[in-house]
Amino acid sequence: MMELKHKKILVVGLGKSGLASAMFLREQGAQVTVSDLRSVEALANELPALLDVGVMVEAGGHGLLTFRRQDWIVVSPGVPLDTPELAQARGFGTPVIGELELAARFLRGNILAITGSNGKTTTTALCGEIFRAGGQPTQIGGNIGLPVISLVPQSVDNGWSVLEISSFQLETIVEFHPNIAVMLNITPDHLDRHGSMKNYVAIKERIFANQTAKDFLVLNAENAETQQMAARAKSQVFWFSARRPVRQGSFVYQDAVVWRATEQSSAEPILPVSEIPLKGEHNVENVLAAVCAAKLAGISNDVIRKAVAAFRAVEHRLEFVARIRGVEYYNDSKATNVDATMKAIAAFPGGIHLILGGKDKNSDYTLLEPLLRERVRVVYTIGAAAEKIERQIGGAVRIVSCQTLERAVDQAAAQAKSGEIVLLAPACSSFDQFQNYEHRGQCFKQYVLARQGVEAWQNVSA
Ligand code: UMA
Repeated sequence: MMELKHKKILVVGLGKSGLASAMFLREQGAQVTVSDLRSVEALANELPALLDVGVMVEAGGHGLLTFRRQDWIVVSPGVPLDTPELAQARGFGTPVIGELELAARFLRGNILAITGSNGKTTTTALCGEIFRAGGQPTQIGGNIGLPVISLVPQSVDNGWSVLEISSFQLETIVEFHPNIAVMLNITPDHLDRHGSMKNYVAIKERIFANQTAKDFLVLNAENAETQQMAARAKSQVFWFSARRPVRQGSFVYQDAVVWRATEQSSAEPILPVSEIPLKGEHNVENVLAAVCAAKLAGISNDVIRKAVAAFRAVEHRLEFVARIRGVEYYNDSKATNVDATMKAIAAFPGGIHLILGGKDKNSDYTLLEPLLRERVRVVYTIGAAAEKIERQIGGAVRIVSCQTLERAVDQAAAQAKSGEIVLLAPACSSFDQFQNYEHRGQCFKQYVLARQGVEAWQNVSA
């Protein structure tokens, strides 16, 4: 455990992670400074609580001097690591860690850590439900929205922390060591920050870098990148597959999710695929990964079956919003990369009106073309990436430039016919026009529900 009392610690970034880290460090007796690019006015909600407990705050930018003579620097996940200030600190030999690493040094009990390019939040939430149903003290946190450091006070030796882990968080780990690590899939994402696919994969692999032969690693048997990882793991590898039997792990066999504990054992049925209450093959994979993790933690088949069947889609992941004049509206605001958008499109047979765009992450939208031709009637573009998207997919599908989400909802509502789908699955992050993907999803739902009101009124007056 780190000794924090009287240590000088700088927290960089004052979002959810930075705020929780600063408060924790202060409670442990550290001398804490927080530095953020945002202005004092923009930080008005966060500042009073910090100043009241004696945390110093630098707002409106990062000063080189602030980064000098610190015992530790704790960075928030969204802060890039290649800034001059952090380079200077490293030059002085100051250790730079992330909020996850800080938390890992104080967290008690077992850790189930889930990463991958897509499906992390659903799988984390589902694992949390299954583990709770299994009677184990369970907390959920990480990239899903609750900083891991907030879980520390309630963590217990015989409990589980079920954590959604992003590549941004893995970049700054040192000792973080999950008992069970799940690697759902790897497809291009965050290339604007990580530079290359090779680097992105290497960062994702850090989730199992500190594991030993006592730990477990759950890998997707159908994903080109995750297939390669077993050779580099020191932990016991289990697999999941929605397509074929695996040596040990979970798979679909005769329309049921089954579990095989070892190569020698026979497969045990867990639940029929028809009982999975989520749309799309990608969600079958998420359930398989969760079943694998739950079995490795010793949870019974019956508990797993009931918890999966009772699970409901997480907000902003293929979330059903409304049915208006026979048109169904789905919010998949969390589809922040091309692969997630492909999975969202594939969950519907056709007749899709798709809203695409936002902040580009150096993505290749041409990968969408086959599915757009097959299933999408019209694409409505929004945000900063609109022009690039239109250039790349223009030949495949009809496009309506809308700029804003509100206009896109109006245009899609005007063009969609009964039996068709309006889908927000934008393949981009949200930061050009929204605070985050949750804000974008909430705005989408608000615009859709406002239309419901308008159309109900039109029906009455017609
Ligand atoms: N900031 C600086 N300097 C910089 C960059 C940012 O001061 O150079 C400041 C910003 O002004 C802002 C703060 O840092 O005040 C934001 O910090 P942050 O971006 O780390 O955001 P948090 O609110 O701390 O949320 C983070 C995760 N955000 C990111 O990884 C970008 C949240 O994941 C996570 O839920 C939360 O911690 C709790 O663990 C969100 C996310 O978008 C959902 N994740 C990415 C994804 O899923 O694709 C990885």
